[in-house]
Amino acid sequence: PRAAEASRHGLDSESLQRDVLENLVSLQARYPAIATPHDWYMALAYSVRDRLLVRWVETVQSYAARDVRIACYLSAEFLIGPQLGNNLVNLGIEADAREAMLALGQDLDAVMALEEEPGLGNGGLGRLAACYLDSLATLEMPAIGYGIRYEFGIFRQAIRDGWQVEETDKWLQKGNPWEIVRPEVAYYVNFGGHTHSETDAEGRFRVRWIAANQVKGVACDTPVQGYRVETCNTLRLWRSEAVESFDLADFNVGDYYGAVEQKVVSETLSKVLYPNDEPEMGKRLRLAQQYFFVSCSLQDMLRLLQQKGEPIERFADVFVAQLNDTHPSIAVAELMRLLLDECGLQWGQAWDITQRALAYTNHTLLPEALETWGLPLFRGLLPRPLEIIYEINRRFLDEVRQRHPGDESRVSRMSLIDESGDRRIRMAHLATVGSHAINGVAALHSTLLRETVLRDFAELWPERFHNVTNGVTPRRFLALCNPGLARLLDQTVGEGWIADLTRLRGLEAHADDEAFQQRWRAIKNANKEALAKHIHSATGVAVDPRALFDIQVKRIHEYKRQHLNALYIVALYQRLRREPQLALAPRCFVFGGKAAPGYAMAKLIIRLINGIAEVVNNDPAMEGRLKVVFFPNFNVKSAHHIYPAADLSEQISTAGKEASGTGNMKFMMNGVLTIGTLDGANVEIREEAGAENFFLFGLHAQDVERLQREGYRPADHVTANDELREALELIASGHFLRGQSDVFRPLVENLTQWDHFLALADYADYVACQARVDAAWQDPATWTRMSILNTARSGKFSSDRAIREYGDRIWGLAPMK
Ligand code: 26V
Repeated sequence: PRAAEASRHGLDSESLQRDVLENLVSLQARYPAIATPHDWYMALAYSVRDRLLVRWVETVQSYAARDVRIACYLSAEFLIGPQLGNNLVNLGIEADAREAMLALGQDLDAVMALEEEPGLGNGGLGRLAACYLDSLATLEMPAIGYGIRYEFGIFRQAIRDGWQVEETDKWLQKGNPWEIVRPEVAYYVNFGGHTHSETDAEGRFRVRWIAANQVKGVACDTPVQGYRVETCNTLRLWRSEAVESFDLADFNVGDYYGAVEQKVVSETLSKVLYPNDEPEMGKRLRLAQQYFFVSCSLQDMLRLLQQKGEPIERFADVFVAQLNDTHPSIAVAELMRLLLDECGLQWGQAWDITQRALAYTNHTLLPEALETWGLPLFRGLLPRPLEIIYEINRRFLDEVRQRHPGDESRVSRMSLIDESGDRRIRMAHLATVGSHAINGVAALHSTLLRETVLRDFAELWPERFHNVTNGVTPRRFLALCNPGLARLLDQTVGEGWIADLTRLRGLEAHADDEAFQQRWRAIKNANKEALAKHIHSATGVAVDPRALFDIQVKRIHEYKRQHLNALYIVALYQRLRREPQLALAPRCFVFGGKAAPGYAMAKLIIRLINGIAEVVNNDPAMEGRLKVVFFPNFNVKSAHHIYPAADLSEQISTAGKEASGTGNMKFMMNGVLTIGTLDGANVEIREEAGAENFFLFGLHAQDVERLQREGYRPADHVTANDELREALELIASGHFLRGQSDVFRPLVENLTQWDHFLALADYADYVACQARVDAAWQDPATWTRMSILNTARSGKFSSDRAIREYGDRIWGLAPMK
């Protein structure tokens, strides 16, 4: 039996091969001759999972036994992406697995391509949470990710007739081999009803919440393997279920259909991910989801504390919970409720524990994106947490009044309740007041956070405010997705770069080496050829890998200004038509990204890009000069092909609006040059790369603020710039919509009348900057040198650095490595 066990966990290709064959029979009920490609995928995935599980149980045991602080990352989203390839890389067995599958007549890449990705996030925020889990495990820091196991993740984007069409994401249809369901790890969550005060046996005042409804949360775990270490952490996602006793009671009174309906309602809770890039619209189910996963997670932490044999007083010594934006900010009230009502602590002690245990990360300054909940909705769903929020607010505002006597306008600015108009709870204020640390996600963003949205709070508690610039994992976004480059990096600076990205600095010495430059370009070209194939199969458009690949992939949003890019393409198109002799380098513009289903302007921008693509790509005069592609359904899987194949990364948001951006970092690591504004982490990317290796344009955040305060007139820019005016006219004329002139009107009118994100104000400078890009590209030695230096200087943007900073400054938690 020992030998069999050794083989089951063996990392060599022979034992992998044996297990894949065995799993094919025992789990898929198939033999090689009739196995489908998907059967092979499942058999390999289960074999890899076995090898994770040994490390996983060891890790969990060690956290239970040892005196360690555990970081709990609370997030409504974890965009973890496909798991197989990443687990192979982190276990260090990709080559063995390739060999094993080859021996079985299977191609590993083809098998990996079959995996459906769990799209349990909208974009940057959810992907950041996934990168952080990878780094926590790699640095061997005790950590648990807590979130929601959505049955339907982010919708799948199809393009029909140029328009975005949403299709449901059925990622679980063929089963999920990475998940381990734990029916015995389950908690009950209350909703609705009312509260009742009473004096208990010891004469203490207690509040009871008599709920109208209860839902059960069941733990669904996914192992998170660190890179070449023994640590395997846990991502614990909650799935909602009906409470047995509830339907039973109804059944007993004969209401069978009522009981089933109750079950359906309960199970709806974790059904679907909300597209968060859409203004909140009093979505009751969304608030219920947030409370559901936060309550389950905090109850789980209390149970783990008990298992460790620690008293409740030690909660904040054993746990620190990071709130990923305000989505889990109800944790402030829920932890207080559990400590007061369930554990019987006094207010002062409960509040001390809560503040020490919680920390809050802000991810946006956009006023329309700041979460608030109307009081009636909140009271109906969460009557007891609301009472606690009132009490927190009463005590907090007393403190403010004491500090600033007579300053009632400050009191109303800082209140947890917005009293202007219909009364609403400000979730960012709740998260701030309940946390010992508050941070922004890039230097500029943290500064603006202190100066604007949370100004009064930063004045009150300056020591609580931090910056932790975002980072991304080099395992997935370099080692896994760009194997060609990874091999060259191994040979040049040694394999250590994967766990210590600052070692890429060693590339600088080779930046001017002609032979090295040639190898560098060969790798990029191979990646571009591969992307060209994907583009062709996804869109039918043939692109030339020798063209400059100019790429903008991210959610579609006016503040991200895909329309600025589009305006430039239209102008370029007109220029090339007028002057066929223009000595501009051939370019291929690639866009990708989803629009929130209710965001009409974003959907119109997608239609515009597709309209431009149709006209440009079918114009023989543009052959070999200009191509435009909208790559459908941009997600983690397609990102793997896109970042390594890009030449130019578009990071062109209005300064002050993009909190950080993380795609910008993924491009940089892969040797892609940035054209960008001084926004979010672009500022730091430019600092690291060197100003001479970054294409900068546009207004600064202060200019934007001033212009908007003093009255911005977009029409002036139209008058002043013939090329811009003609581009807008061509769009308005319907030229890019088969002559229909009404469809793009709202877009053009919005731009010329309001232009909330100053696209026209930045237009001329953007065009000038693109000319500098063209010139640099025409000199391959210059371009390649810049590309090498960007990769060499991307070390700061590893999520390992970011997680170390959270550990040092916020969690009091050091890597165990
Ligand atoms: C944005 C918007 C835009 C206006 C309409 C309503 C709405 C609702 C939500 C959001 C997103 C807010 C949170 C978020 O996802 N922030 C992103 O977090 C990333 C990770 O820190 C960061 O890189 C992105 O810059 C930031 O937008």
